[in-house]
Formats: sequence, structure tokens, C-alpha cells
Amino acid sequence: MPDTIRLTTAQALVRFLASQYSERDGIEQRLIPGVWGIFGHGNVAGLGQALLQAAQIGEADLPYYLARNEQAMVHASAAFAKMKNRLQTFACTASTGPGSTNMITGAALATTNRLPVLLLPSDMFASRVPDPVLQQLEDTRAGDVSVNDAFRPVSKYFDRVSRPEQLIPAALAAMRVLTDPVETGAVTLCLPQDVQAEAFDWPVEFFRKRVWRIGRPMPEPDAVARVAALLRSAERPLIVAGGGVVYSEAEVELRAFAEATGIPVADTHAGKGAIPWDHLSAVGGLGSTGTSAANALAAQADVVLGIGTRYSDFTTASHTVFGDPDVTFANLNVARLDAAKHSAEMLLADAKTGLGALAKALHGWSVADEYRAETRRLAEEWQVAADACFNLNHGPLPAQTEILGALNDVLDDSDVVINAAGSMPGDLQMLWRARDPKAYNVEYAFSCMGYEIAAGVGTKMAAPDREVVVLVGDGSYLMLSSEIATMVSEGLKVIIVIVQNHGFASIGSLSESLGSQRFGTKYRYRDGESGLLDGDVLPVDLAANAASFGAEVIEADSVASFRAAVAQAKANDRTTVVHVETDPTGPNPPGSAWWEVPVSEVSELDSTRAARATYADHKRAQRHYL
Ligand SMILES: Cc1ncc(C[n+]2csc(CCOP(=O)(O)OP(=O)(O)O)c2C)c(N)n1
Ligand SMILES: [Mg+2]
Repeated sequence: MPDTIRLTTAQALVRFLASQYSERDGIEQRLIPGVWGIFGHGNVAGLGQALLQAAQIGEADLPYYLARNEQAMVHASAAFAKMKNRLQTFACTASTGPGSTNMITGAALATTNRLPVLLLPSDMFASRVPDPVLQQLEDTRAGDVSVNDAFRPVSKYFDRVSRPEQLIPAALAAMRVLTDPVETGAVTLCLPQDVQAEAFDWPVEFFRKRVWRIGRPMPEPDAVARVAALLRSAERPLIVAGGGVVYSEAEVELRAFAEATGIPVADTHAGKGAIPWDHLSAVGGLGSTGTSAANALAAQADVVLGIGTRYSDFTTASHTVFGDPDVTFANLNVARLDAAKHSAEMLLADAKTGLGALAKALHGWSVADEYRAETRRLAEEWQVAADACFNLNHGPLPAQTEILGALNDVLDDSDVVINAAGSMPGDLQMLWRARDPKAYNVEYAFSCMGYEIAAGVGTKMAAPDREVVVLVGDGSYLMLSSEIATMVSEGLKVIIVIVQNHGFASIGSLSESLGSQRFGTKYRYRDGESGLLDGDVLPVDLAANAASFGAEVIEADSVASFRAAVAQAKANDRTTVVHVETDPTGPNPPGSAWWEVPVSEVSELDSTRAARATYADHKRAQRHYL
């Protein structure tokens, strides 16, 4: 008989999680260094008891962190994993029903961004005796359906532990998926309330230290040769650097490859910082919110080398940014899903090993000097345009671009900026000057309002030595700002910049460009006459709101006072909120590409009909890359 130990399912899970490690390049670290949670009847006596026991008698090293909102704790975990290049993440425990379903948005964000998070929603009784338990869904068609089944489409692995011993295969499968760079995302293990507290005789081997090796898949030599031949045939190649470069820590290889070959490097949000903005080959963001330099090069590129990119519609400008009718693609990616995009020559490999192999195969080859010179000229032209956006002297309220310019200037290279939704991601993608691959955390796969402040928590936990700066719009702030209380209670120093423009600058200007006249995008009183939300500005005071959580708050009303406020926030040792009001109408930085948002085909409104004509024009440039 193997040695066993009698524990509840929850106690066993806590012990198991505390024994999991990841390893890459010889560096071993805890895979799950802690658990976020909010307790309710679904987990307080199960996982809650197990975590208390672990903390009180030192049975397992698994610290517990109390969040204010379950969605936020998943965002914090995803941001933590992002900062840790997917080598570590947190587990999240939530009570049954709403506590658990609150995590679904976070799960979708993690899966969309390919970031590992371990979710432990509580579930209805496996015994079904007291049904319907408080917060239980009663499905008339199936007895085994619970609200947690809604996690299935947004999870990369899903299981329900209906008997204690099912935890063994479920937990092992969960670790396998979390540590697989191809498969990773949200992993969900549903834990019925009664099963969490039920005891079982566990084999002690289940709790031994396990090291999950995160390898660096090597490319096939034939595939390297094919991609190298394609690049040698190119006259105007372009690299698209995505998040895979950053997660693989391939920035040194990318820079060396770009220098040797002279191929210009455009980036996506997740890839920003992999090449410094002022590198000789850097041309900045690509696509709908890209720079004129990157988009001009894309318009004429004959071969595109995508590295670690998923080619979102923002990156391809909804399939319009690559203009050469004969453009061909080569994609270096660990995931076949992404490598195969745009009918590409696939180079299935880790970005670091793949770039190393390509560099060897292309030894001695370079683009023509004229192409290098053109790249420089376009990049410099763009930087002149960016400087203009930073120095508008706009009034009476400053333009958002001036605030971003001042912030970029005051921050150090290693300081991390966080953002996710609204008008700022586009401005940042065009204008932000990053030199460090971990200094730019703009979540733009799910672009989820509410990510920003929660992500500040996770990012600061991952990088306590860096200054972490959250940029958040008033709309996003109103959705999910409660984790400021968590920052205060955990003593995490984060700088939060609230950009107040009384509504949705982003969707407002999108609405206007689509003929919808900014309808429903301002936070205003309902006007008695028009019946619309276009009355006076509301008396909402976000500075006072932030102060009420226990943060220090500084109000700025000009670019100069904003600079001073950020400098003071940097000098502070506790969470500091800088509140600044900006002009919701811009001016926006100069765009050079499209984003497809369909406009009504028939309409009674002149504004919509005009927008539809423009839309039809853009549609003509759109194509499949076959
Ligand atoms: C959870 C969520 N709901 C809705 C949206 C759609 N959306 C994108 S930006 C935006 C407005 C953001 O407002 P704010 O945070 O004030 O930023 P601003 O546009 O003013 O820069 C909305 C509603 C979203 N991205 N995420
Ligand atoms: Mg706003």
C-alpha cells in the first residue's frame, strides 16, 4: 500500500498548489505563489479552512489575498502572469453563483491574451441533497448544469471535481495547460461546496515537488530554410513583433536580427518595448492605431515576418494595412493557430530559438541600404508628428496626447504603464516611447474596461521594484476601481492617473465618425427637452472617490501641474492618484489606417448615410491574404 494522508479536497489542493514549480532556462520558481479570493458559503469552510490551516500551522506556503471584486482578482492574476512572462500566476477562489460568475470576464480576458490564471469557482452540492442551494441555477433540462458551465467557452481547460479523488487528474491537467505556451489561458476547476470539505486518503506522492518545464521548441531545419529563402527573395520585408517576443524574452535576439538584416520592426500592443522606440529598425505601432511609418512600410511590404503575433484586426487594420497584392507572410510562433494565419510559411518555434535559427540561416544577408535609409526617414518623420502631439498648447483643457507626452517624459525607462480600454490605447500605441519590454502593459486583446486598476495590483506584486503607473479613463474607473482599497490594505504603492473627460472619448469619436453623433457616450444629466443624456456635466468627483479608499490624491489642471503631480507621486511611498481633466474631443493623433466597424446600410439620418459611403470606400481595400 502506498503511503497516504487524510485531508479534505481543499486541504489537498492547497498542499498540491504549494508544491508546483515552473522552470525555464534553468530558473525555477513557484508556479502558484498565492491565492486570491472572496469567501462566501461556497468556499469559506472548504478552501477558506484549508488556507487558514496552511497559514496557521505552516502546513503549506500559500498566502491568501483578499480582493474586493472577483473580476478584479482575475485581472490582477492575469497582469501578474503577464509581468512574469507566463512563468507564474495566482489561483482565484470564489463563492458559488455570483462570486464565481463574476470571474467569467476575467477568464475571457486571460484566455484571449493567452495568459495563465487558475480559477476555482465553487459549485453546487455534488450530493444534490439540499438543492436548490442559495444561488443555484435550476436548469429544467439537465441536472448537472450549473452557472459555472458558462466558464467552458472561455477556459482552456475545464473540470468539475465531483468526488475528492477526481482532484488528482484534474489538478495535474490544470498545471499542464497553465504551463503550456501554446495552450495557456484560463484554467477552471469547479469545486462543489460539499466536496471541498470531504476527506480522502491521498497518496503522498501527489504532494511531491513538481517542476513543470517550460521549454523552447526548436524550429524544424526545413522550415527555417523555407522562411530564410522567402526573406532573401524580399526587397521590402517587414517584421511584426507581438507578445510572443516579450513572453519568450527574445528582445536581444530580435534587436540583433533587425540590426543584421535591416528589416524594419513594427509592433503590436503586446510586443511594444521588445525593440526600443529609438532603435534604428523601430517604426512603432502597426495598424488601425499605428504610426505613419509602420503603416507606410506595411502598405508596400512584399514579405511580412510575424513573430509571436495573433494578427488582431487592429494590427492588420481589418485586413487593409498590407497593400502589396502579392504580399506573402512567414510566421514564427509556438502556436499553429497563429503561425498558420494569412496563409503563411510556418515557423513553429519559440521566438528566441526561432530568431536564433533564422539569424544563422540569413547570415550575411541584408536589405538594401536605400531601404534602411527609407525606414529611418519614415520613423523620424513620425517622431516629429508625435512631438507635435505632445506640445499642442491646447486649451482650456489639455489634450490627452499632451498628458501622455508629459507622463512618458517624467517616467523612467523601467516604469510600467498600464491601460486597456477607451481612447488611450490608440494614443499609446502610436505615441508611447518604450525602451523596456516589460514597461508597457496595455491589454488590447480583450480591451476590458475595469482591467487597469486591478492590473496595477498584480503588476506591482510581480515587480515590486518598479514604479507601476495605471492610466484609467473615467468610464473604466466607474466600472471597477475598488481594488484601490486592496492596494491600500496590502501596502502596494501604485500611481493611478485618472483621465477625466466625462464619458467615452473613444466611443464618442468612433460614434461621430460612424454617423452616430456621439449618442449615449457622455455622462450627463438627462435633458428635459431633448429627453437625451446631453444635459449638464454630472457632479461626480472621482478625486474624492479615490481619496475615500485611503489613497493620496493630487489634482492637476494643466500639463505643468500634471508633470509636478506625477513627480510627487513618484516620490511618495504609498498609492497616489493623480486626477486630471482633459478635452474629450482631442485633438487625436494623426491616424493612417482604418478599423472596420460596420455602418447601417439604410438610414434616415444624413450623418449615417455619409458614414456608410466612407465605409464602402474602405471596404474596397479589404482582402483575405491567401
Ligand atoms: C467592459 C467593457 N465594456 C464596454 C466596452 C466598450 N468600450 C470601449 S471604450 C469605452 C469607453 C471608455 O471610457 P473611458 O474609460 O472614460 O475612456 P475614454 O474613452 O474616455 O478615453 C467603452 C464603453 C469595453 N471595452 N469594455
Ligand atoms: Mg472618459
